[in-house]
Amino acid sequence: MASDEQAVTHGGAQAVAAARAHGAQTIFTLSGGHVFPVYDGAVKADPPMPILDVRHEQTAVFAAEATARLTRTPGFAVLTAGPGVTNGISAITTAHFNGSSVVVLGGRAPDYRWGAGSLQEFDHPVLLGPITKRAWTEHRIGAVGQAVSEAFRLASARHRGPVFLDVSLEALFGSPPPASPGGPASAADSEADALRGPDPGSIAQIVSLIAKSQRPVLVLGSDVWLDGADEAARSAAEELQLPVVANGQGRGILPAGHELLVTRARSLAFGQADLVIVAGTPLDFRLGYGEYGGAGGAPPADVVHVGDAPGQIATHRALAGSAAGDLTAFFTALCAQAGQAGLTRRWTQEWLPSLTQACRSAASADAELLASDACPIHPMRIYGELAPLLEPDSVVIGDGGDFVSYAGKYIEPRQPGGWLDPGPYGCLGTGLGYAIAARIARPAAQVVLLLGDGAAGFSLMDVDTLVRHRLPVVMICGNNGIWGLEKHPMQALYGYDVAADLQPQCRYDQVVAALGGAGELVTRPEEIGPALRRAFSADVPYLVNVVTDPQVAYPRSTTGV
Ligand SMILES: Cc1ncc(C[n+]2csc(CCOP(=O)(O)OP(=O)(O)O)c2C)c(N)n1
Ligand SMILES: [Mg+2]
Repeated sequence: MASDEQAVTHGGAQAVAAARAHGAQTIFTLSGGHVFPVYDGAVKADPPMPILDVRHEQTAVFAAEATARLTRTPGFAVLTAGPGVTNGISAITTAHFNGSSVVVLGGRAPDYRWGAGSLQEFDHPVLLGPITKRAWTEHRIGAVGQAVSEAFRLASARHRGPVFLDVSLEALFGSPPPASPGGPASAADSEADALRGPDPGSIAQIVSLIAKSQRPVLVLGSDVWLDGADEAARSAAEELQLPVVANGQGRGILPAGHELLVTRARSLAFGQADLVIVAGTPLDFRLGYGEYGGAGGAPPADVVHVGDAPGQIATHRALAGSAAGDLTAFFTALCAQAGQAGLTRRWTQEWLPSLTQACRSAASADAELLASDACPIHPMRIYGELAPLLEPDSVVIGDGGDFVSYAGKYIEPRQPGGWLDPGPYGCLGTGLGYAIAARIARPAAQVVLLLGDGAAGFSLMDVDTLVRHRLPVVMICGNNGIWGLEKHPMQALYGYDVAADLQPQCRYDQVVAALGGAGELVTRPEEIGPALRRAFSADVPYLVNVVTDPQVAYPRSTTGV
């Protein structure tokens, strides 16, 4: 801001200053008069804070959420009053399930007329309370900076999650009298939280369980990455020689090909383990609700649950051990205490090699379908073509049903922080928001968005946002012409299906081209590789629309219900 201009002090300027103090770098938004002061504050800040305007509020919040998940600093979305806020709700719920630190600032109808029915007058916090760490309204002129600062502090404190704050029109547009306080609180007050480590006694108990185990497994989930414990977790796994199954954003902590990574043998590992230590993820449907062991007459496994906060520890099943707190401190202390205990690591003799061998067998069993010449195209062939083109720092995003389940199985990240799926809430439509955020967070990396044709319909209009903001990403649409993950199960249950068909061979690539990007239709397997290479060298958003075989259903053992 030029020095001869009067500094803006309205609520919007206070909000931007507070967000910046907590590490926010971009405002994700869609315009609405109730939040104009935030834009004014961003434009007039020194330096200005970039405003990334999208075509649907869910994209704004998904982008903020992905920012948090990729950069491990909080994401910031600004939504206008009423429908702006309610359009963001599925994305806020996704952030809640993923433990993503996101601050959503909402506009709000004026207080002076509240109850008289002014435009978009709606009491948002009532709706948002259950899906946020806190949802409240700031009514006071001059207090917006402190309120936004508190929202960021809460969102970034363990266990992380979304925080919602709406600000009445008067408070957002109003400036405090010159002498009054009202600047943002410092970001340092979240430091105390960062120091909280788990109780040493609980770690001693876990070490004793490991000491008597013959067949242990360590599961690394998203919070290990989000809590910045990826290196400590890797060191602990290597030090103790524990076989590792990776889940969500825990993928990549042990890079593809690591000798301890046994994700491909997870059925065997979970079925025959005598001890499963699950760190940084809930014991939900993705992890068999925490029921392990028992295969082939083996006794049920002992289960240990480790979370970044006490509220994360499972209560739906008996646990042999648990620990809660700073996950880096947990893994560091686990190593130290295990070292003192002098573990024998008996499992390295037979258990670990048997899992490694099972992974190798699974990989060679896949080789045929990854190179399939079938026409219509088998979806696995797409991954057979894509995997060798991916660079170590690529960000791969999945938004879809069966098409993305294949990706989860066959695309193994080489670094942590390179994989984004919607997480346990399973919300379709994350794709474009996540891709926008990934392109901004990792300007030099490949960003690949895998879209089911059904999923594409939720957010494809936001290719316009990619084009306007010059954010090239590669999109690959697995176009089977159906809601595959629903059609096949409905067939299996009822012997028929309804409401499960889409247009065959719909030209989503032409939609992208019409919006200013580019793309092409691929119907033959040998065309996939060259099309992907063209996509990676394009300097605009590019969609490779691959027509796949609707008869192929992902071989899943559970629907998650
Ligand atoms: C917002 C939302 N609506 C509906 C669903 C239910 N659902 C889960 S997977 C799926 C099908 C996805 O189809 P597509 O993206 O084409 O992928 P495919 O399974 O065909 O590969 C649907 C409708 C959901 N998860 N999220
Ligand atoms: Mg489909």
